[in-house]
Amino acid sequence: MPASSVTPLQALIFDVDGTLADTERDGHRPAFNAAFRQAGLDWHWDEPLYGELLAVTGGKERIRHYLERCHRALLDEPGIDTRIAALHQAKTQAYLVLVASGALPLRPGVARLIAEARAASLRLAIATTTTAENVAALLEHSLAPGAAGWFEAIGAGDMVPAKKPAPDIYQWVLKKLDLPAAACLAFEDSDNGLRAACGAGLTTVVTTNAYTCRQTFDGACVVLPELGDDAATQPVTLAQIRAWHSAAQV
Ligand code: XBP
Ligand code: MG
Repeated sequence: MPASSVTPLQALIFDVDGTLADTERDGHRPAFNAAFRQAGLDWHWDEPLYGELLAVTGGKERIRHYLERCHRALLDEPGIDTRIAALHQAKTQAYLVLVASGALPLRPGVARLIAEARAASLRLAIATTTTAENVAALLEHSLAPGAAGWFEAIGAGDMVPAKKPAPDIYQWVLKKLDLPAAACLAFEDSDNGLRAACGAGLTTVVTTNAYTCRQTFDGACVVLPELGDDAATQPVTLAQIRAWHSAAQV
């Protein structure tokens, strides 16, 4: 494809959990367990079980999935949806306390790449399944005070009817940016997230983590263990991101 017909890169769209920060094992998981204890429930999601439950995105949906697996009779009780929503709200409050404590730092290279993108006047966005308040807290406490303002579009949680792997949240972000998918590049960590981004037509870079490293990532433009900080052997630079973005259009 001649260089003149390549759509220039204008925006980076970041997933949150597992991509910006490794939030699942030591963040969301203990927050769910704290909410269960607070409600007087003997439910406990250990690391292996949580890894299985992560197949379902969305905290409320994940609780329901757990009930289908382990406490099916509860699903027939009147008011179960309200009970799940209340558990999830308590979980979110517990998660926000963890984020505010600084317990969930950004993954290597994320702050560096975001700074490079800002310096190059690239537009930034978020496309996540978690709640908007969780995103705001993570950006504030783990990236920088006021950092939420760096992101023109923050697509989160229940803003769309279908969560990842559906493409809805990425389509919402593209509409908000008023950009075609070809002008953007997405960062994800999981197979569900990759399917969502690819479903919206986005070139996608995957950085895996302990929960996702054994998943398959067909359609990713590249799969990496991390973006890498300055000390890394080959940190992923904005120049490299641009090269992957152009090559993906050929
Ligand atoms: C990962 C998810 C979220 C979190 C829990 O989101 O699937 O549901 O596990 O957060 P991402 P909530 O798209 O950022 O990878 O309990 O707020 O849903
Ligand atoms: Mg993720």
